[in-house]
Amino acid sequence: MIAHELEALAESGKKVLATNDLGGWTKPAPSLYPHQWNWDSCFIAIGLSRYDFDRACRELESLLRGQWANGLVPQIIFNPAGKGYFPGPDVWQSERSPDAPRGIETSGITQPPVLATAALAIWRNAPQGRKQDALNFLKRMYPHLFRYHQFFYDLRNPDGDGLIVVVHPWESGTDNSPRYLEAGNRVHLAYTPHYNRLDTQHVSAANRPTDKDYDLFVYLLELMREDNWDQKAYLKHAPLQVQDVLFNSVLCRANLDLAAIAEQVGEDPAQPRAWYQATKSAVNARCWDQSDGMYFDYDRVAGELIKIDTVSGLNTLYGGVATEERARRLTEIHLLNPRLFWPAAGYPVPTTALSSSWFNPENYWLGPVWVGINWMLARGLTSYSRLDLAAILSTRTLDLVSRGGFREYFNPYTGAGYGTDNFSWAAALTIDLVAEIGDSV
Ligand code: 2M8
Repeated sequence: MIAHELEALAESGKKVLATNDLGGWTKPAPSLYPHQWNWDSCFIAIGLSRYDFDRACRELESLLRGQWANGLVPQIIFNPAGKGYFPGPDVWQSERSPDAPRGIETSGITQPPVLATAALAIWRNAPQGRKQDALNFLKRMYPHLFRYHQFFYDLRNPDGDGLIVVVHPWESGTDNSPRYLEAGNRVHLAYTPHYNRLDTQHVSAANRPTDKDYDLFVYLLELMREDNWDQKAYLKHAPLQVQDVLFNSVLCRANLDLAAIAEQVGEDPAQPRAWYQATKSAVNARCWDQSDGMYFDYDRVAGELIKIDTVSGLNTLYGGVATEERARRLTEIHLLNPRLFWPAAGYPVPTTALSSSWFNPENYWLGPVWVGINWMLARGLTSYSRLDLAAILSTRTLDLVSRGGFREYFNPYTGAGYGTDNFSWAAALTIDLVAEIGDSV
């Protein structure tokens, strides 16, 4: 695409964000997702930081309205006016926990912690005249970010080695990824939950998780709710515990960014650095499979790796987790392989390897390409000095959006878009990718 086409694409992205803007925060999509989501708001803030410093700050400050006393930043902050989403606040009942914020309803789990990374991006992208305001913003954010990370190391670190555990597929952000369906298959549902899902009233059921998947999601929600969202009590018997490579990689990246923030605001970066080192070492020790040359999630309940080839293993590059040698194997043997992650005709990068028996090009996290995942991988490739591949991946991602629109996910063979349209993070990260291309010329 030439410069004026890229600019036009970024301008359309800004329109999407304006449409989904509800004042101090942005919903992920016009009707499918009417509340505030954790990592969506972080991606949105990264996009906003390229053209509206104040609004970007507000996006993250709004997210922190929902922070719990134990440090958890929730997956969802409910919008009292938001209709048409299941499960709503009446199902989550966050008020059962003494840690939940009062006067605001949230879910009881978190999401991949992109927050510190987004805060740092706002500071980096602040216009020259706003650098002092940006520093003040970081100072306000720092204690909250620190408490959020502390939450993981205190309450989600069951083996004490820094390998953080995810207890619900919705917490992973990659809900029906085969990693979670496989771990979910081992969960015995003591009963079949009763509920009415609403997502399929907005988008085609063929592109969404199955009813069986939803049974698992709702069952696990109800099980944790029984413990009144008490993290320690729940972990003692949680039937799904995944030491998720993508989640831990996102946390590693965020720890590095938290350390960079600490340096700016005059705090000691030693703790975030130590967290980064611990998690990185633990992922390398527990999740690497030498014969496959791939990182896999560890199912802590089954006591084994979930050996399914997904893009999550590749995003150890984003987290600065992979060693140089392992990064080379990931890139040469997996990423660039046309039978796995780089279709000969079509669009990189499918979220599940093309050759996997789980792969489905049209269904949610079972295979389609997601802008947020590509954005992370492009950043990871850059940090491992593969600027060539990062540039190609970014360009292909922008091509996809330019042809298919700001869709939630895309078919890796045809580029057809699925799920919601006017998807905020696709718009926000398009803006960021376009700005990055502008920065590099
Ligand atoms: C999707 O997940 C929500 C539950 O959190 C859902 O399907 O109802 C996921 O893609 C997740 O990563 C994303 O944050 C959320 C909102 O865009 O939608």
